[in-house]
Amino acid sequence: MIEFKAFDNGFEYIQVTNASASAKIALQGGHVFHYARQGEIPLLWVSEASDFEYGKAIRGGVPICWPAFGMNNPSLPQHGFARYSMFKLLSCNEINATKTEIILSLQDSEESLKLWPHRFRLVLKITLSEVLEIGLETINTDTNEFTVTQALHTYFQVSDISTAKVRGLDNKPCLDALTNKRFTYSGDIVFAEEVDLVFQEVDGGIGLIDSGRDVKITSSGSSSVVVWNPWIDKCARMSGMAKQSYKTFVCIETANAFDDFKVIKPGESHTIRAVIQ
Ligand code: TA6
Repeated sequence: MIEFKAFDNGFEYIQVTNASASAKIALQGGHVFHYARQGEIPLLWVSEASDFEYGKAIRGGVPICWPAFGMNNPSLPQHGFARYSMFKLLSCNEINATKTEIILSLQDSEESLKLWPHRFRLVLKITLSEVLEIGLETINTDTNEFTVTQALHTYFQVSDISTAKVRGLDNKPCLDALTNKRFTYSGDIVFAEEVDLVFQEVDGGIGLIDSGRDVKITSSGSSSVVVWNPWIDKCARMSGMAKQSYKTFVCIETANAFDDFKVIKPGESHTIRAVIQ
């Protein structure tokens, strides 16, 4: 079942229910803010204090950071403008009883050209089954090449951050965004303080190990991954967060960040994809 809904303030979203899973996708930002397999607790975390208001980013789910990750492009807002932009629904297709596909798009506008002087078209394909699959294609409709950095900035629900582990980044080059230090990471990532790490040359699956549930993330079109938790102090200062929010989520972001930027020539495209199971 596919339903078109809105919060009392008119904030629109699509609700999908099939035999495998349920999901909610906001038109603003093409933002998946709920995904749960039938009979399971949600896989994605969304903040109890999140805004659902046009012009404000949802805190949680899968924000799309585009055409810049972080402050990679100082003339743009942090994480770009796609997450504040209204995507158009291109199609919604119930492939079978257990699989639904939603396709949305975004293209340049008068506002976007003032921020970022390039013509583009984004095609976002979200496939909902036992697996959550998100693919973002950037098509260069301009006459000049342009460079993007980006991320599917996924917030994963965890039962307790202090026992959660992220696996699969052992021996990978990494930048600590808090200290700007580059080093080779070793072992699993555990959480006992603020963590903001950008990994490069990532070519395998990532595992989130949380008591009671392991999650596997694979990707294509991406060789960088960001792992983030704000911990106590930063969480207390952030918009859309409750004081204890940091305890129940970790971000594992499928990205093209820092050295993994993408130059896209006129008429060409690049697709980044995350498969979460
Ligand atoms: O992806 C990690 C990060 O870049 C952190 O540095 C932190 O700022 C986080 O994103 C959230 O950013 P936001 O703009 O959504 O508050």
